[in-house]
Amino acid sequence: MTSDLFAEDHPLAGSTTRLGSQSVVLRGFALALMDELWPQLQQVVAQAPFRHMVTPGGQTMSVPLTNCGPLGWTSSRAGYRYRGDDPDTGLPWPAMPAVFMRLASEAAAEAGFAGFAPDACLINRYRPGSRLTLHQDKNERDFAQPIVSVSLGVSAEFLWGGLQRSDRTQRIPLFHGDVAVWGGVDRLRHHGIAPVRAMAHLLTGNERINFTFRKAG
Ligand code: MD6
Ligand code: FE
Repeated sequence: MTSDLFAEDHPLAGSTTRLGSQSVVLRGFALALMDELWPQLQQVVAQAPFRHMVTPGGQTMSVPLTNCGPLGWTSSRAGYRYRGDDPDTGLPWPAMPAVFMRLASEAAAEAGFAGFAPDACLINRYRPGSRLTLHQDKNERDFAQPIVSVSLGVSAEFLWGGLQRSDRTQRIPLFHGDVAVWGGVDRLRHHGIAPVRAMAHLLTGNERINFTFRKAG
């Protein structure tokens, strides 16, 4: 399997879909790095397995997650927070692979956010039926820093809303290799993922993997 195969498969690779004045989807932006990204992801997950966290309300999250980098996003009955260790093992999160850092900073720069240096990478795994309800990413300290979100595997519909939860929501398809970046005036817009359909992907089987890079601390 090579990246070129996927590049040919991507309906929009190389184009940009504008979401808002400071938010875009860079179509296929991660494809050129896929041969490095995928094995590095496997190494991270081997060190810090995906797990279902529990929300402050006591609900088990349907999408299992893990992290790499100095800080990791966690949820517990006590609330959402970033911490430097895996709550299940007490060990530091795996280091952020260099290729992850490079992808995040190159995508951010392409979207108009030069100098982005993430300290957290939250990794989610979606299986058929998994979804993420509309929310804002607001556990980070500095909202001047963008969010960079990479999609791998089966495609999904990104729900892209406004600053108010009740604002109208657009549905934007996200394909393998797409990188969404939102910051500036769009940083606190609501977003989510519609239930993922049962489909097969050559690299991931029936899974969608998403990583979001943040400057959290
Ligand atoms: C996505 N993920 O899966 C978007 N936000 O395409 C998120 O918006 C997200 O996965 C906060 C925490 C985990 C996430
Ligand atoms: Fe989010």
